[in-house]
Amino acid sequence: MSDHSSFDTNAITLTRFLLEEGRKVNATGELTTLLNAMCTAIKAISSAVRKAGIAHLYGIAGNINVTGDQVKKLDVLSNDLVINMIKSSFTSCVLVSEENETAIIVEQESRGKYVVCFDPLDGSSNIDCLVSIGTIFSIYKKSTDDEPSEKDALQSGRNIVAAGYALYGSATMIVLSTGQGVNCFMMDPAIGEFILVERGVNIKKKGTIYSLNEGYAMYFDPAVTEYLQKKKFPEDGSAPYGARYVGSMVADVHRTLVYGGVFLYPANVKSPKGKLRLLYEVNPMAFIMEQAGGMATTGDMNVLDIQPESIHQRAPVVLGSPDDVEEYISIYQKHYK
Ligand code: P6P
Repeated sequence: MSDHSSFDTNAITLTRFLLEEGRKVNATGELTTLLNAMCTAIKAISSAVRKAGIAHLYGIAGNINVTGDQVKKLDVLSNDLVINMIKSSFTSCVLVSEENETAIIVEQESRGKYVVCFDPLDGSSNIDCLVSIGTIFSIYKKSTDDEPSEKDALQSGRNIVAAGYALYGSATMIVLSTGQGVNCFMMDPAIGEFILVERGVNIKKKGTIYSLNEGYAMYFDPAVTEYLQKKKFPEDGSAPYGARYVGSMVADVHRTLVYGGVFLYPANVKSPKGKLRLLYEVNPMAFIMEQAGGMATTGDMNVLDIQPESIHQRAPVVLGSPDDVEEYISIYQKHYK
């Protein structure tokens, strides 16, 4: 008889957590079904990311695996997994993926009431050097009775029903909010389940780390330059901030959530709207930050208040600890209001 003493029989799996949360609000169970489908896709992506080197799944196009099969690149495989799992959950009608130019309209017989926007494998340019990457998603309810279309995805972040990310790092973690705070679930590979490890995450009011790509310093607008100067040479005699930048949004945002501080991908001369995509990168992370007591701004306005006009539009973002983001806003508005 093998020893089962290592498994905590009281462990709260993601599925159990969703069922309990759903019962509290007499939910239909459809959102739980959708989130479980996303969780299954994330488990499969995690498995593929972890074995990429051995199975030649690195980002090398046209590779073949040990059995001679044509191997999909990890980001294509991840996209197919998310699309197939969501479609077969019968919960959604419109999908927007970073990998697909147009919205995916679910076949009539498989439709549900949700709209899902996702980046199946964010940071995939880091795959070949084994830097942490992630999956990001946000979920809305279809808001009209019209025939499903791309327009159903053009909702402000205020309408988000649930959002989260998976981080494929030293461990695989799902960070999720359904609007009642932020909860973290760590993957236990021994049983292939996500276990609740942190309930009701709150970000520090003020941090000691700033995170952005300073390689663009010559293109920064003056407000960003002034803000960074204050982080590096504090005028109040406090210690300068540390600098951390992975270049993988999920890794940089997760560190900001856990340690506090500020992550910036602002507009610059080269990218007047910044680089990050509103629907499936900026909005879900902004929702998580606000649910954790943090903030997310463009400098002009709260990210979640932006009314999207196209599914792949970009948005500048500064997010993290409220005091750090407020300081950025005051400097930005001194320059531009
Ligand atoms: P840069 C990864 O390619 C990504 O989309 C985000 O994950 C990351 O935050 C950003 O781009 C990094 O961009 O311009 O600093 O290389």
